[in-house]
Amino acid sequence: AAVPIAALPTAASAAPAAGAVPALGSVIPAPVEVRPVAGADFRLGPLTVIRTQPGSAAARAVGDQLARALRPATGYPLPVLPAAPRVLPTISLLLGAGEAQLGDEGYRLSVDRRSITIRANKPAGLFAGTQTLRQLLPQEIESRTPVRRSWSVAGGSIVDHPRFAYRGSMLDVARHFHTPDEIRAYIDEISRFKINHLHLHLSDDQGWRIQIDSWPRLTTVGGGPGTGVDGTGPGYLTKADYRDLVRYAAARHITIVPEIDMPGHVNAAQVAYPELTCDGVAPPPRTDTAVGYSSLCIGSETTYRFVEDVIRELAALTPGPYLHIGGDEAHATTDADYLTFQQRVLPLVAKYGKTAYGWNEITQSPASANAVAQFWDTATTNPTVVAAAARGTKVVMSPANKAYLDQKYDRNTPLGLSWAGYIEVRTAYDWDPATHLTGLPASAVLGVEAPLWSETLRSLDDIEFMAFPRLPAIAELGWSPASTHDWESFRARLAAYGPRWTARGVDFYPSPQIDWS
Ligand code: TNX
Repeated sequence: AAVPIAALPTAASAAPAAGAVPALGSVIPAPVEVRPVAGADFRLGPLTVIRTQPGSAAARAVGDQLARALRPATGYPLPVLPAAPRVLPTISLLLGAGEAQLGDEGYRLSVDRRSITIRANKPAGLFAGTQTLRQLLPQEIESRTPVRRSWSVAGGSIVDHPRFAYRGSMLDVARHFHTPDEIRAYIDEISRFKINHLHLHLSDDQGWRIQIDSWPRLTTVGGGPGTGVDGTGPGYLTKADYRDLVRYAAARHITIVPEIDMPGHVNAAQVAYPELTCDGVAPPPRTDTAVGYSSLCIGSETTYRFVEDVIRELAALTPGPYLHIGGDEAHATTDADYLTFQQRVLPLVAKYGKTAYGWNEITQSPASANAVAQFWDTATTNPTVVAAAARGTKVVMSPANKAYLDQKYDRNTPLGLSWAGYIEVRTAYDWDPATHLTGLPASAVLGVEAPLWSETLRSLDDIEFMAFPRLPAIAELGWSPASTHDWESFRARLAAYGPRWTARGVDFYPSPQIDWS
């Protein structure tokens, strides 16, 4: 449960930084351009109003969210209005910035003594700007009960826009199911760092977690009691749950990317439907963590009826452009069968209006030219991926030894795996998505994603412990220009961020690499 910062025993004696007004630019991810102006601090007070672009329901929604975020700690009413009397201190959220460099997600934030103005071309940019503003307020702003103090924001201006279009995190709800409430809590946390995609790994050998009407046993059996690693992760999302999550994420300018993993990682589906095996015999349910042993039956038409039904129903649930079809670790599928499968299945995704997305093995198929490949290898060379990029495939970078949130921080980490190595915060931070893979042109890199596999994770606390503080490192690689990349700067900003997680009850890993304030 969250503890108001004021009630924490360490708060009074904490480092001098505690309670201070953050410097303009003390933000994760680092903004593109920061220009402080001395003597121009804005003071949020009981009369402050939030004014949003007249006529824009989306801008209004961002303003309402900002007000809801700032009311509990300040105790101020913070009304959200289409216009504001000039005499009142005002936070304005305005569309029509007319600056091409800001793109769809960028913003300009200006702070002076009388007002804070966030301008953007699109509501997504206003949302991003408000996430910056929240970090510029003193850390006590995270308290869920009123705190008596002054609420100042450092004066000056910020111009900010993302380096990469795709900035994602993946949550594995197959190995252990995580409830809609837990997924929403995770969305709340990642949206703070301007993550704009949440990839849900919805099926695997140990469980199937999304309702498919035409194959109901997928969830009644595949998501039923005893599923998940050690049999301790039952549950599934109904279509209503899923639509709610899509809406919840969209309100935070996050697009959900659904994944059904195939042709491998399908044991749970085959337990529910033995006709998906070549011999028609149901395999035993699996609750161990082995990979690479199951495969759909590539020569069977039943397989493609199943795959098309699933893709059709999933596409209908998905307003976003991407549909992830897995494709990793298909060690029980022959190479020839793998190509046959992808040749049929990659075009099926396009048939239902979506861009196919898959783990980097899909680049073995020429049909991947219009697809997005998620690079998860630990090597920094991969000729197959580079050749696919030359044919048009875009790449999301998730190198397992850098971006995998399920890998242990060090040998003492109680959760997680370590097959890709230990990943301390600095390891997660110190690499460049544009140059990491030898021979891959930067123009082929769509962005970055930090996957969180859940073999060892059961609770929201477990998720938080592995994701934070590495997720912000990956978020910064995805958003901030390479010119801002600086470990000392990042670790200082992270140190200052820690009390915000503490106040929200987020169970982050207190890495010894960071001088937590
Ligand atoms: C490999 S990386 C997998 C997953 C496991 C993960 C554990 C990838 C595409 N597949 O099936 O959960 O390692 O770290």
